[in-house]
Amino acid sequence: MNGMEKDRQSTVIITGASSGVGLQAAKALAQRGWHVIMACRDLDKTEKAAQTVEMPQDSYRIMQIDLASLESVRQFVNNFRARGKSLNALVCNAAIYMPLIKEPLRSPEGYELTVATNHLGHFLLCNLLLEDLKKSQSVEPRLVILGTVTHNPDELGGKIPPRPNLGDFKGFAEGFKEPISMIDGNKFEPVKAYKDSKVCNVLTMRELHRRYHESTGITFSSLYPGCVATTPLFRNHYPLFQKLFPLFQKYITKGFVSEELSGERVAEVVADPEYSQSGIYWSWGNRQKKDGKSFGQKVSPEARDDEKAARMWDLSAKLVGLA
Ligand code: NDP
Ligand code: PMR
Repeated sequence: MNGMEKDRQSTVIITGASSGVGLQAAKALAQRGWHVIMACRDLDKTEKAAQTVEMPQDSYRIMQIDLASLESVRQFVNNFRARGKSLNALVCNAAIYMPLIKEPLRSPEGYELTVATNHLGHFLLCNLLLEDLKKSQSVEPRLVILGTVTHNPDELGGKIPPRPNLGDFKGFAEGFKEPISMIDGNKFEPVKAYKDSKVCNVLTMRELHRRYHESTGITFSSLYPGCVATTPLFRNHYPLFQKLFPLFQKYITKGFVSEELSGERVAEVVADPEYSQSGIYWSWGNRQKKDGKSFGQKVSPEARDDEKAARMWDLSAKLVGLA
């Protein structure tokens, strides 16, 4: 590839590209000729991961980010800008799931760690990088946030308790620091904290769309890539769960999707013309059929509540220091 072609190459930032869905999405986009910024907290691990999936050396750059730390998110954006590259797409993919902990862990700012990582860090990152996406030389930049079926109690996969519930955001309104650990201000429940964070991810996508799609031309979308039951997302679950969950999803619910296919789906939503509509939550259904087609799926009642979206936005902006 000569220098001219390289300048015209599209650039995507993917958070949490050191394993699972994010790593496979990085690989799939590199294969489509994109330049991939792998935004990760563990640089050595990410370098090894990129080599394991055989990404060509010049198809990616690894840059440090700790989504749990607002300081680190800001530093990442400065470091990215210092490189002077235009930005065509952002994929908010990093997440943690800590189902077995009894007491909340805390971010450097003192916020509950699951929501801080999965939602607040990405909320700040999206807001800061809007400028860069707007300036992008591509006709239609995209911002994609990973959602999941468990955010939605109207879906079979979302009916298992504890269900997400943001309530009236009492925990956010009161500052989200000790002794507060849940967005609704109630008692700490780690599985619910994950699901709440994913509702916030969908609300963020919808509110970004409402506020900025028309004025910026950016396409905002979310997706449920399928149940990717083999990823390290479940590393903090019981070993028996890690063993049985993929089999259960493969043979009982038929919701199972391989890491590779999930990465391919993310890459499609980032790059393919079929996914240019903004404000959509893409899904391939609960039961993964062969050659199944994607469709824009209705999100949960809470995630489609415009008042909640507005309140989530205002309170999150305050918590990350944007307001
Ligand atoms: P993984 O655990 O494999 O990947 C999560 C990634 O996030 C890792 O790269 C991890 O980095 C990174 N990460 C975690 N915390 C931080 C942090 N503080 N700063 C920077 N990076 C961080 O999980 P999956 O690939 O399964 O999940 C990816 C996304 O897909 C998530 O948003 C999840 O909600 C979504 N999803 C997953 C489904 C599934 O069934 N697995 C189903 C539906 C959606 P490190 O390697 O350093 O830990
Ligand atoms: Mg669930 C079609 C049915 C379906 C689907 C698509 C999922 C996805 N799950 C389904 C059904 C069931 N699950 C049923 C019937 C049960 C009871 C046996 C069940 C249980 C279960 C547990 C204990 N499922 C889980 C867990 C987890 O700890 C995971 C979780 O909730 O993480 C927040 C999980 C998941 N199920 C899914 C998906 C995609 C997950 C994982 C992660 C995520 O939502 O991002």
